[in-house]
Amino acid sequence: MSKTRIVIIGAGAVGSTTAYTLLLRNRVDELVLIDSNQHKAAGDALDMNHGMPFLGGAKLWAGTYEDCRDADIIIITAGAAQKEGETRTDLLKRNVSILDSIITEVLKHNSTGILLIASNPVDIMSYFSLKKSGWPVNRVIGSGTLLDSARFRYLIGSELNIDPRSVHAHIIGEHGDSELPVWSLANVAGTELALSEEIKADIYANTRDAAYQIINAKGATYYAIALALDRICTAILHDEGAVLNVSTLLENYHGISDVYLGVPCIVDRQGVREVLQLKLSADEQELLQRSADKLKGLIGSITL
Ligand code: 6V0
Repeated sequence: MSKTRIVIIGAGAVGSTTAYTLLLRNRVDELVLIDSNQHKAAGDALDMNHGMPFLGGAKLWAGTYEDCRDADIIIITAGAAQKEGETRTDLLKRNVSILDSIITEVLKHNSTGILLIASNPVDIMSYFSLKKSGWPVNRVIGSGTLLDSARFRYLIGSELNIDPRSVHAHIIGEHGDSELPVWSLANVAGTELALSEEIKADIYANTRDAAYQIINAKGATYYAIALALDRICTAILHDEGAVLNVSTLLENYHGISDVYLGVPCIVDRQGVREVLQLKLSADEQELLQRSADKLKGLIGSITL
């Protein structure tokens, strides 16, 4: 059987935590860290390799773009992190030029893998990656609102004292300030959530602003996003057909086209196999349209 390989480009807080998560969960045979700061990637590889006697036998090294050759998944977590008080969209121009140079290098060595983008603003970075790579849409995936939906489910579960895994609820749209909660479909085992409008508003605000709260407290967010990236990789490598709120190119989704947004997608070995059209209320449709308009405006402001 051929070995599975994941390359992580950007061994910062998110990249190294993702590598550690994949190792702990024994997801992959080979894991490669690439960073423009080679010392950082080498140090992380050494640190994690010292844990190998306690792990599942994967090979991990700090590599170069040539290691992308046999990669099943290339995760991009490189870039400037959001600073305190900075919106994700403020990061845009800084991160697009970093991404441009990274994809140029990846394309020299790989044409069949799956690009999984986490760098912010993730929906625009994913759209840019699609255009730059020329790869089919199913193989260019953004982490989207998978993390936001996890935060949402956690907060609803905490309020109801129910395991978040049993809460079915979606955040869709931009991974950012214009994301929206799909309250009309949120449920526990098909039953309506016993939450007041005031509590719902709090839950949404705490979901939307979670990154700001965490960055304010400790400078960066990385544990939950690492688990979200691990979840996407597992759905791909195990050909699961899992429904995950990743970012993908929308085509006539409630009338929205040509923009990447987080919506429920079926994810398997092909990447995004299918986009699921949620039945949205009129208010939710309007909010999704606003989220799309915001991102299109930003895309229009940069040269692709
Ligand atoms: P970090 O800790 O500053 O790490 C970024 C890493 O990228 C550093 O190690 C840099 O050396 C490296 N880097 C910069 N330029 C290049 C380059 N050209 N080639 C290779 N490596 C490079 O940031 P952190 O890990 O906290 O965040 C990384 C990105 O993830 C940021 O854009 C965040 O905003 C984003 N996040 C996305 C989330 C999501 O849900 N999608 C969640 C959290 C963070």
